[in-house]
Amino acid sequence: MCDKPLPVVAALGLGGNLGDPAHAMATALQALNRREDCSVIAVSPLYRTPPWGKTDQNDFLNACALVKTTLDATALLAACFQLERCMKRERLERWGPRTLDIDILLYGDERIETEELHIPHPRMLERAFVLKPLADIAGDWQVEGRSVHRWLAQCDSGDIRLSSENGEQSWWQMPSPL
Ligand code: PH2
Ligand code: MG
Ligand code: MG
Repeated sequence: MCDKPLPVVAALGLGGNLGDPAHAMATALQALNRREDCSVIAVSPLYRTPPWGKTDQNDFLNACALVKTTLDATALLAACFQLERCMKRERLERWGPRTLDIDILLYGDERIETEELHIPHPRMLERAFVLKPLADIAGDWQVEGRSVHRWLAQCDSGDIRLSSENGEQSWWQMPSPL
């Protein structure tokens, strides 16, 4: 008998609008990828997106990533929170400015409702800043009965732009001083 958990593919949404969010996201993805229990299998381009929810703040940079992991959803969330803390994330205001936010959008095809976890992420299907990058790496993933591509086609994504910080090399694998 072998009770090693089977790996699951999780979709993560990353964002930030304080300090150097591209660097914070790249550092976090590299750190996740270095773990034995996580491998980053796809990363979207970076997008510059207008603030959603609380509009009197700077534009965000957003991206999505697919991570193959043997962590359960609770342990993956703890890993994401730890990375946010490393990037000096302070939880001051709902939807307010932040150095780094990492949300679990999807965890395989599981539906999870606990005090701390709501998967699929309850607001992902109305947020173009999530759907646009997610469609780049998981457009055919079925969520609530429709593909990510179809959800994206139904929301207004006209004001989302590719960020100039994508560079030639994959942006998240840029050498980091840390
Ligand atoms: N995150 C929020 C609130 N508003 N707006 C954009 N454009 N991008 C975000 O990542 C974002 C937001 C709360 O997590
Ligand atoms: Mg968020
Ligand atoms: Mg969050």
